Amino acid sequence: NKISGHVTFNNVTLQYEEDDDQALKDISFDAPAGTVLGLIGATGAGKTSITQLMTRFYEPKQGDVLIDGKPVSDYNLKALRRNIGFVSQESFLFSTTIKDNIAYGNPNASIDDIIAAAKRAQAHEFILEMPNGYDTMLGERGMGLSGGQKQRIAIARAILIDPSILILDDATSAVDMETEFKIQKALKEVMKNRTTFIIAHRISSLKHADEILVLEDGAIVERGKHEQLLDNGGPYQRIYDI
Ligand code: DUT
Ligand code: MG
Repeated sequence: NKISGHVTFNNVTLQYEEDDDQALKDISFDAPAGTVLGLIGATGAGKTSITQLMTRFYEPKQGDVLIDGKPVSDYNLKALRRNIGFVSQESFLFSTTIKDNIAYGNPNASIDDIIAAAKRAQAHEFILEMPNGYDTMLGERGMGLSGGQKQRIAIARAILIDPSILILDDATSAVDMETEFKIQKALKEVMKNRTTFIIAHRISSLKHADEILVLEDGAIVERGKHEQLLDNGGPYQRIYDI
């Protein structure tokens, strides 16, 4: 029984250590299955912390984290984590073949499945240009690939794992326009039918989010859709102007 990916936070607080300030303060939101939630805010604002409560890397101090209406603590941990995918430029790549990197987390995938996922992730073409195609060995941490290529390998992997919830840690690294276009296309493909959390450093990736949470020091200081937030002339607008 696959989860549908409806994520709810009710008045969640998080504190890493007894004497620390709260890393998250009274966070509430409701992301129905298949919607896109944007998280934006300065470094240390709490964006990653929110996603780590879903995977139960940490427990909230107060409040509830629910998936499909059920507390995450009631889920089998493995089943829960199988349903939550991560894509970032720092995604783990291993010194093995491209093929096995894409199938990581899904060792029974056939080569046809792997190629289909790579095509959807806009990775097929550059893979074919490599010395041994899908059998090309990658170096340590994906050495031999550009940041944009690593990202598309990570997207192909996520497509194959097929999680209900997807977390995108949008990296800031500069890529050329053609690569940017391909990455956008690949992201659109992987986001289809999944609840997606976009942790953004650039506002451009949030334009189509169903809701955006603007975080400051662990608290939500503003929320809404892109246009609405720009009209507000508040913190979001100030980030936009940078
Ligand atoms: N924090 C800890 N211990 C941890 C992780 C984070 O004390 O293991 C603190 C650092 C920060 C707050 O929690 O004050 C929120 O950190 P988080 O990593 O969630 O912030 P971010 O918004 O993801 O920052 P960045 O943009 O740098 O990734
Ligand atoms: Mg972070």
